[in-house]
Amino acid sequence: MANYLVTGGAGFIGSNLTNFLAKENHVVAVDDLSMGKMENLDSSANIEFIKGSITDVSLMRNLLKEKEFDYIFHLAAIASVADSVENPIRTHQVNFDAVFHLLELTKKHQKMLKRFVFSSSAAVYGDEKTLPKQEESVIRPLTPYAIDKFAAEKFVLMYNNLYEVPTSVVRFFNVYGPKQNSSSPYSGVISIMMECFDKLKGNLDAEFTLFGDGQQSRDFVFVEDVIQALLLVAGNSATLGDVYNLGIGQATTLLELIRIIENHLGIKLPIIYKEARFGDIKESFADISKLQAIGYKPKNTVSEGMKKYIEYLQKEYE
Ligand code: UD2
Repeated sequence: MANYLVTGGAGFIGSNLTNFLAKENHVVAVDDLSMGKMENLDSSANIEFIKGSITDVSLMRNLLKEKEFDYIFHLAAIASVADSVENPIRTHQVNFDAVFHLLELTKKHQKMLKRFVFSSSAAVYGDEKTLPKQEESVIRPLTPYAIDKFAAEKFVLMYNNLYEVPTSVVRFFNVYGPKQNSSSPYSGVISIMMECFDKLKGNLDAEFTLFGDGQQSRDFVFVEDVIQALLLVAGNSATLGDVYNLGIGQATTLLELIRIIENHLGIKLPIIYKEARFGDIKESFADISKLQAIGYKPKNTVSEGMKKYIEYLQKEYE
């Protein structure tokens, strides 16, 4: 049994990771439940849940002083780009300052740590046009969210290079799957669509607002593949001090995505077209060859991942 710390452990990706790890390991999940939910976590004796914010330095100090972790996955963040634009100082405290503190605490107290994995975002590439995005592509962060992620990445890697804290960074592309919160207009587009389909199945009225012409594309990656990649990165000595794109390496347009889901469900999605969102990126997909070189094979095409996600939602509502 290894000891894991997952910050943001009750959130979308964090809870999927925590539940998976807890089958064979002990996991401390820290979450302030601002976006995450207790119900996301399995009831398992291997999960120790701590309700608290990563910005609470004394909470995090006590935790890192008292316990010895083999792995730390730092997933806690204010994930909404729009929130970061509205409230840059508050989001900076969570998305940057708290990471910095956690690195210092890790350096001081976690002498047995095998890996600290930081979750960054494809947002760091901004609107730079080169495709696919390579880890060495031009970085053009355009929002407080993206700047904080990039700055935090740099500190995370610097702690490996200068202080021998074993760290790695992954840049998530568009992750989807069970437990994704759909409550905000800035939630992932797939979770918003699924909520519409759910209403339609219940014979309620629902319309999906499509911003733009639907030809914008994204690299949609199923959360199971994200878990696979996180564990690969954490367990491989070649990934120390390095950064990895995490997608499936394929672009899917929104219209293609809608067609895939309509085919699985046999329901047509009513669409209202609106102006593209300000700053929306037209195309994005990842070059994943670096991750593939350490053994990553995304197991789910968008169609396969959507099929699993739909099956999960159907069971939930039964
Ligand atoms: C993703 C990340 C964001 C940031 C950004 C960097 C998610 C949820 N968001 O934003 O945090 O890292 O990448 O580039 O992973 N859309 C609609 N209708 C809706 C919602 C969305 O048409 O109700 C469109 C939206 O305008 C965009 C596409 O769907 O063109 C994908 O939107 P998204 O918010 O899921 O993801 P993205 O790539 O804009």
